[in-house]
Amino acid sequence: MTALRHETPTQGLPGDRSPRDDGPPPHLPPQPDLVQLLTPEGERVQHPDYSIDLDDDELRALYRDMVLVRRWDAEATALQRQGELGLWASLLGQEAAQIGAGRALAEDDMAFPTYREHGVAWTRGVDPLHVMSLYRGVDNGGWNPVERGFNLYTVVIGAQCLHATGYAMGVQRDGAESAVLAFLGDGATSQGEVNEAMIFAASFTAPVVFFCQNNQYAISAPLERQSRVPLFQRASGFGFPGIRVDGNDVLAVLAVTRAALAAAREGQGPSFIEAFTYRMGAHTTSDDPSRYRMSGEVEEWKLRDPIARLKAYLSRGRLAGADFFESVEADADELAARIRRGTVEMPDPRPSDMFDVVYAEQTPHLAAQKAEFEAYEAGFEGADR
Ligand SMILES: Cc1ncc(C[n+]2csc(CCOP(=O)(O)OP(=O)(O)O)c2C)c(N)n1
Ligand SMILES: [Mg+2]
Repeated sequence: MTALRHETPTQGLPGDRSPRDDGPPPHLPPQPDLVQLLTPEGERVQHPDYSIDLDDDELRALYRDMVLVRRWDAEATALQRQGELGLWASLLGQEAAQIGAGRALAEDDMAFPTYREHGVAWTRGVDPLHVMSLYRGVDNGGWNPVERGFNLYTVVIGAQCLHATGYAMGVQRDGAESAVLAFLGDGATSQGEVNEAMIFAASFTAPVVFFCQNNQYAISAPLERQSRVPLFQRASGFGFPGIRVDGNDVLAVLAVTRAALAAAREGQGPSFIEAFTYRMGAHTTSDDPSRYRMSGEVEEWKLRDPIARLKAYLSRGRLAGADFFESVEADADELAARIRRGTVEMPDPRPSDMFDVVYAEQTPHLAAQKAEFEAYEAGFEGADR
């Protein structure tokens, strides 16, 4: 296994830029601590602490995963624009972070997502239509969290970090050899729950890995508003290792997350991964990012596209040819068609169904509320249910 615990030298603040420095702009700071195994140009590079050895099929599978979830994301965004979804939170640009992290999980591991982890859902075998039903307002997400090793989406910022830590403490007490992966955003690091979760995780040496997708924004608030130090360096204050990985490099994310989860399973306790990436689209379909960021910034990040770099690597090394890329496109189109059809055909739920899904078993209090609500609904002229 590759080393996770090592000294991280301090570096400039993410937004630091001396007037004499002609270096990159603040949103693309120099990254001396960034773990990278695939450059933006698609060249394989080595890292002293992290390595990965994948066969050609595995590399092609990672590419396929990323293309398919990007296609799903595009279809969902279109469906929201056409009035078929209430909302959509796009993962565009974060495919490598999510596929790399998701594919690092072992079957018995448990993941706790936010509302944007469609790529991780995909790697856990969650049917995309179960995610679509949530965003259509049909249900709260139809998958079985225990069966999939993937909890329901959490919109309350940071709350899932406490759930994940508590779950990890349970895993520890059961003597099970599995790990927990808690997803969070850069903005969530400012949330009280996240900090409380990290203190508990450290104090109890819980087998939990905090996977932070630093996509540079919390809605319109840029990273500079969240932290005066690089996010991964915060981990040392809690007493566990922090590592920053190129979040647009699926190989590096997979290697780093695998190592962190293995360390957790071996009883070494928590760690924090900062996947340095970029949200290419809007925060959600309710957001207009042109109000708070320059298009030039988006253009610069396009050059670091996670899918393009793996495609370049596969093509250059003759690990995949035109046939393969065409078949992935065809699979993506088929998936998108299935998602579209399945979404628009979803039956509307009865409003009173909401009382049935609060707890696993109905309580007398909720049953009374349901009866009252049904009586109220029945009072409308022409009410047929
Ligand atoms: C407790 C809480 N406060 C505020 C919000 C509103 N809100 C929704 S998303 C968001 C920003 C989150 O940013 P980040 O953690 O960086 O995740 P990202 O959306 O970028 O993936 C906020 C403030 C919320 N959902 N929950
Ligand atoms: Mg963010």
